[in-house]
Amino acid sequence: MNFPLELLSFLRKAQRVAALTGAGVSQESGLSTFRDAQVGLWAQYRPEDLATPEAFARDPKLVWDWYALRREKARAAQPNPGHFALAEMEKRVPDFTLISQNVDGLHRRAGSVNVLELHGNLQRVKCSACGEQAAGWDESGPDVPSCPRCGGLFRPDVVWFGESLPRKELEAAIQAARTCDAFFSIGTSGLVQPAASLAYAAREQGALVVEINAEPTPLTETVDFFLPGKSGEILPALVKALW
Ligand code: BV8
Ligand code: ZN
Repeated sequence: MNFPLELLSFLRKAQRVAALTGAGVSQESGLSTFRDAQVGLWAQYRPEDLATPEAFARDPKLVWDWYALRREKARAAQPNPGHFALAEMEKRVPDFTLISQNVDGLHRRAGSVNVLELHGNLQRVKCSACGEQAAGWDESGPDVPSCPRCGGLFRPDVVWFGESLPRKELEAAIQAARTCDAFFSIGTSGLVQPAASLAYAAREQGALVVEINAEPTPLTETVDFFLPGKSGEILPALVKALW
């Protein structure tokens, strides 16, 4: 796979790089994206209908079980070459920030260190009432486990639709988008806010914007370089071509 020389020479000189990732980056690890239809038991649900406080209030068991299944799948999944390439890029670039919408934890398992998890992490559980992080919980019981401190129902420590993002991570992500020399948007359909606005913030301040995605998105017509295809193939090839 070859890349435009202009892109390679710019990236070799770049001091500050930010990369936003979405579910597409974990697709080659076998984790389904939000665009993929839900399978089996979950076929009749849309993620947007399950990933909300209202869904949890209405049917906590249904939502808890969906996340328990996804937690298991994420735990069983392995980081793919795209995750490892991003961990390698972090080692090569003086100032690299990985901003992820993914809640599967695969970036850290691949060795990425400076990771901003904008939407939380499936492997963490917190109390839906007092917010206390759960040290452990009984996965085997028939009911949704509850908080030993206040009796509130446990929930996944992820950001649902309609909930605000963690302030520290969002501020750091905005700062990275506003100061980077180059911004990557990788494996994301760019539909969910405020994550989707980061690429535009980068472009506004003059960063070079690169999109790596299996298909065009609303961002594609605005970027400097669109590299169509699988991130698990393009990212390792790009890192190899650069260094
Ligand atoms: C907030 C955690 C308010 C949970 C997630 C109307 C207009 C604009 C905005 C809104 C609106 N109505 C509501 C909103 C706000 C809403 C929103 O953006 N809605 C969308 C649907 C319009 N946003 C929110 O609610 C956010 N909070 O705004 O709060 C507020 C403000 C102030 C004070 C209080 C409250 C919270 C959003 C976070 C929701 N949580 N995840 C969980 O995971 O269960 S979002 C979840 O969906 C993901 O984290 C991700 O962000 C999103 C899925 O998007 P992608 O990651 O892009 O995945 P997708 O499947 O869509 O695309 C994958 C892409 O990869 C595809 O393009 C595909 O072609 C490509 N691909 C596939 N395979 C590969 C590949 N590419 C490369 N290689 C491959 N192998
Ligand atoms: Zn509690």
